[in-house]
Amino acid sequence: MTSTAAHNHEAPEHLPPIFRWHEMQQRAALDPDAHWMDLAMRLAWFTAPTEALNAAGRWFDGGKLNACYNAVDRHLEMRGDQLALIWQGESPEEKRELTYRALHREVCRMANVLMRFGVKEGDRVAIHLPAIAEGVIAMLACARIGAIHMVLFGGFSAEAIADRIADADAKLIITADVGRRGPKRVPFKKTIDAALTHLPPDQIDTILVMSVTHEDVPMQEGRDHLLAPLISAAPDTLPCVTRDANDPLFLLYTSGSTGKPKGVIHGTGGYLTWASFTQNVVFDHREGDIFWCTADLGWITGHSYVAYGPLCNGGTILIYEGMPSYPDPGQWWRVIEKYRVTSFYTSPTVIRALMREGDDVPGACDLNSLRVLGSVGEPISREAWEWFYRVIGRNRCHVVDTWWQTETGGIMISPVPGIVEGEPSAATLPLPGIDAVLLGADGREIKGEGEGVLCMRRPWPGRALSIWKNDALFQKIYLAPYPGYYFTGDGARRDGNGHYWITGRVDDVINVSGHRIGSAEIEDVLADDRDIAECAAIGIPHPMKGQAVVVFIVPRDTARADMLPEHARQIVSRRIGRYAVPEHIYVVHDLPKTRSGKNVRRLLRKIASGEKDGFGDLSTLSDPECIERLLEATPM
Ligand code: 6R9
Repeated sequence: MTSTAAHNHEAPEHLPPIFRWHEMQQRAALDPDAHWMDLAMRLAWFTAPTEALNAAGRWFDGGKLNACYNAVDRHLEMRGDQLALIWQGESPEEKRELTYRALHREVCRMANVLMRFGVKEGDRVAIHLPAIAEGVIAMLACARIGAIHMVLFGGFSAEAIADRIADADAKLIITADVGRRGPKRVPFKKTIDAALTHLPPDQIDTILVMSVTHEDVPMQEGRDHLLAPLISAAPDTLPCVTRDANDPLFLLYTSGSTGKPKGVIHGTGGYLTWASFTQNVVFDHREGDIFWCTADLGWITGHSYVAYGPLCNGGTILIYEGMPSYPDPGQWWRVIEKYRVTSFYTSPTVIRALMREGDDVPGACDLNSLRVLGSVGEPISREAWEWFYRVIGRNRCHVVDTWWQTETGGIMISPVPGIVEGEPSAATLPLPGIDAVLLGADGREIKGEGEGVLCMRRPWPGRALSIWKNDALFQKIYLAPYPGYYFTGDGARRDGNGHYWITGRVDDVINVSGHRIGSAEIEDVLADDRDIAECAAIGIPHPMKGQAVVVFIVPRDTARADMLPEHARQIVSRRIGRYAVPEHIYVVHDLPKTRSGKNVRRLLRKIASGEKDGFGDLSTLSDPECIERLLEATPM
């Protein structure tokens, strides 16, 4: 099969002249500032910026705007009665449809509630909700009043939530009573209550609780309030505050190769420019599109492509609360059929899981409304790409494998429908203005074909502003490793056509089902335990999850070794979250170390992958015999 044979290669004519691609690319190369200013003019500014990137490294400085105004208010005149948001629950009757006018009212009400509880411009508001409309409404309400939202993924443990709330110094939390995950119930409010036991008593003043299942949950007088009655009683208008282009819009915590998760700060003008531009071009956004991005709002994909990107472009977003294969594997395909979804953006993990159910399941649904299929979060295999293209796209949809990161704000390297066609497993080309390079081991740029570390030379507007309360760390992680470049942490290969193929992380970040987990994050929580003398966490390939976490533990007391794997699982689940629990735990005598005492992860990865030999030069190990002992301790 040639993957692109059936594509319509005509350039999308409906796009305004700014999208004449090659012109845009030329302009981006010759006069980047003018290119960035063109893109910024997509937004509605209260005061337009006069320059793109200034000498202080600030984007669109002097520009004034409001993100909620761009996502909602600006559409009221032209498309007030158009659907902005469709929410669908597991059973077909559970649904909610909000026009732009209705969304505006709901956002104003929520913003009024937040103000009533004393939330001011610049305050941090934590949002911990299931996939319900209130998630997006809460984000936009914060943006409206200039509060900085920090959305916490539903899978985080109480301790992980506490760490993030403490770091961001949030005072108010928006949560739900109970969430639903297929047949399971997820105790949102209880998890928040448990998180609070790890925080100083005066940390959180207010918890607003959305009733989802209407189960009884403990409510503390004076601090906890049911949200729905407050919203109904609140006024449905409220002006937007004016924010500077570089004022923070949100914090989002993400894992890196070292230490605790970091609060990545995204600004307002640059971030929104990038989210809106990339959603428009990568998904070939058109009037009437129904855009379904399946990401949790707690990840960057949820921010840029559930909420800000498509709403800034006046699209209709679909939020579905439920798992792909529950109550049966046809559930998501029926959602696409029911709402005539045009653009479907999901992860390789979901694609692999649904692919396993066979072709008949999607085959029974009318998926003809689909036009663009997107993949994000982890490498997609050729097999999964081709299945997506053939069985879901019926050989007639564009497949866009989009590479980007929390820190980049939006898509960086991706096919563009009608302009740059996708090919299985290739992220293809950087978007106009994105100056991707590959660096070799010597730190020099690799020209033409080759493989190296993926870096960005010139800045772009979507790049994170910094790390919350720790700009030095931002400089250290992203800018110091290769002076003059932004370091992505990923490796890539460039082929003869200049197309990029992402090869995976080059640092110690493990990607489980598209969730970033730092090895150090796992090692730190385990090393705190008195039964564990030493440990190392690594990622190995996994057929369904992409990667799986494997942990090697050296016990302090060998007599207690038998209980250690279960004990370690519980620690990771309690301190980070269920999603990070290791797939395999090996209790071993010692770990392979260099003479300077560093764990040699390369060897651990090989051993955990079942390799028995081919370990290469072991002379740098402080004790080469260690490998034999490890092989004995890890029977596979
Ligand atoms: C958007 C998002 C970022 C890391 C990134 C890379 C991996 C993302 C990918 C991909 C191969 C793709 N990644 N997209 N790898 N192909 N299309 O996922 O952000 O959660 O910060 O993860 O995910 O390793 O560095 P984030």
